[in-house]
Amino acid sequence: MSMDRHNGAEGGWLERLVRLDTVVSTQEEARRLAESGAPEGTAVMAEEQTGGRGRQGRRWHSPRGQGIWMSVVLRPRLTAAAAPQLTLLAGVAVCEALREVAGVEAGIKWPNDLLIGGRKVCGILLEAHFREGVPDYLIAGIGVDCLAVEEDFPEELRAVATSLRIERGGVPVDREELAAAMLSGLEERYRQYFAEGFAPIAARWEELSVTLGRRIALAGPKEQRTGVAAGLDENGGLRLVNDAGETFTVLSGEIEWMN
Ligand code: BTX
Repeated sequence: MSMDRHNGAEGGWLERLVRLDTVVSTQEEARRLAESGAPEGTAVMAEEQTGGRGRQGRRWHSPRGQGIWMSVVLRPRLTAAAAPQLTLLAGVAVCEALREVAGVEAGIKWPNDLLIGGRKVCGILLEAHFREGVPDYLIAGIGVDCLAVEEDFPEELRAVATSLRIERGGVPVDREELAAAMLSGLEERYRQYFAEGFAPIAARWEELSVTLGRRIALAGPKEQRTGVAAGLDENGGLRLVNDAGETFTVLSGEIEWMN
């Protein structure tokens, strides 16, 4: 991937990358920048987060110097219904960067996890900020475990998380190179999305997916639904086929493997 492709006269996203040391969450730092008018593509990266967060109030373990903890300001003109597509877009761009720069077999678990050998190496969090009912800006948060060894993860994460270093047999990855490739890749896919629509992103997502073809369970408020993951619909929802052969779509939520 060309790293300087978008560093032309108008300035690429990489040129505007803001580096910080310790923050509570880069999501908050990016939000502050967005509120004060920062242009699309403004990204913030921190060495350490003391209050890194995942979805639904979960915590994201973000120790000093071990990962890429980054948030990017996006200002797309989109309906709220299309916003999940951007989560999938970010997954594609980051998955490609991990494969290219770190040489790992990363795959995407719908909607927002990047896994290697079934363990999470990256989490993606998209937060939309609304003004008068329409999305004003979005903050795409990306956390990649780069340099941790097994003992660096807290006990409860050891079985479910991994790092690029662990997956590369102890060989560290260059965080600078990876962060640059992630941001350039995101910018490239984002431009493609507005030029060509969601279809090419969805096709690439399906290629990189570790979800398709698997029988999965969805925990709903009342019942658990199960089905085999068949593909994405045009909004970025996951199409599942149940035992009766009926297709249904899920737009958000947690999925569990059944096989
Ligand atoms: P998630 O809610 O899908 O995943 C959170 C879950 O992932 C946790 O409950 C835990 O089981 C597991 N987990 C926590 N920390 C790690 C880790 N370092 N590696 C692997 N697994 C972990 C995923 O949410 C979205 C995470 C986004 C993180 C970025 S970092 C930059 C930005 N700032 C910020 O506060 N969040 C985002």
